[in-house]
Formats: sequence, structure tokens, C-alpha cells
Amino acid sequence: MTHKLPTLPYSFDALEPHIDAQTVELHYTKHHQAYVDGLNKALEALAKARENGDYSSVKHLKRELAFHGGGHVLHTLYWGNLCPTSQAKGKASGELLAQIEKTWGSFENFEKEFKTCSAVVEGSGWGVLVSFKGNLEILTVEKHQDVYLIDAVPILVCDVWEHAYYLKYQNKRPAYIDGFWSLVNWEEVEKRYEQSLK
Ligand code: MN3
Repeated sequence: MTHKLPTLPYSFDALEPHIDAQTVELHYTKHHQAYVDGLNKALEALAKARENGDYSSVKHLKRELAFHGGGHVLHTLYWGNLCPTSQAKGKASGELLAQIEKTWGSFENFEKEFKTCSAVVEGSGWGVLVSFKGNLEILTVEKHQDVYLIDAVPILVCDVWEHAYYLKYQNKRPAYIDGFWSLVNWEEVEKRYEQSLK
């Protein structure tokens, strides 16, 4: 099976002014594409290793698989987690909101922790809201090729690699996170939360 770049669910400029069109275009067509290509290359090399019974480079190949595969999955979630500025509703609802309020006391407390977790990621990484058997937790993911909580389902991810914001925000990562926050597609996050309960 060959992996493909998924269709972007909106135009490059749909996230303006929070995330600029040039950043979205580069991020999607160059960075995300590179993860897809790297994943396909790793899978091909692994298939060859199995054919030849030669596992001498298996450590490297598994890291390549985890890095590019993780990158592809996270970016697919990231694009789906966002929606055009005109459609963003700003807040979760339903079962997800009830669970957020149960865990954090209020949506505002949750927002504060998610933004802080995303801002403090050292170097490149992600802020990730996960559902762990229905319980919510926020993870700071510094290297996405490492697994942080096995069996946790990611339901909202914020890309804080510099390529996600540097053109517009330079070193002001918290300002980008505020922009990201106002674009969250809460219906999609709610859907993923409900699926995690099944
Ligand atoms: Mn990225």
C-alpha cells in the first residue's frame, strides 16, 4: 500500500489571518508531502529487507517508519482539526465539553493548559489532546517518533514546529497558538472523542 497526501479540506488562504496562505501551502505541499514520501520509502526498504532476510539496518528503518509515519498521521489530524476562520465556533460542546469541564473545572482552564503545553514544547513538536479510555489528557510531544502514552487516541493536535508559524509569527509561538486556537474545528474533535469511547 502506497500512502498519499490527503486532500486539504479547504483552500490555502482559508485560515487567514490566523495562519497565512503561504505557510499553509508550504506546510502542506512540502513538509507533509515529505513525510508521506519518507513513509513510503521506509515501507519499501522494510519490504526489501524482509525479502532478503537482511535486518542489518532495521533499527534505522524502524526509526524512519516511526518518524515519517507519525508525521503523516499527525499532519492529517492537524489539517482536519482546523476549519476556515468563518466556520470556527470557538468552543467544544456535547459530551466532549462535559468531560473537559469534569477534568479541568472549566473550558477556560483547559484552554490555558493546552496552550501552555504547546508553548513549552522544547524545539520541534506538538501539543496533543488525547483520550485515554475516555479520560482526557494533554501531552507535550517533543519527538513524535517516540511513543508517549500507548493506547491513547489523539483527538486534537497543535503543530509547533517552526515551519508551522515562522513566516508570519517568527519566534512568537504563543501568538501562533492563539491563532490556531481560534480555528479549531470542534465538531471534528468531538467526533474523534466519541469514537474513542467505542
Ligand atoms: Mn508540520
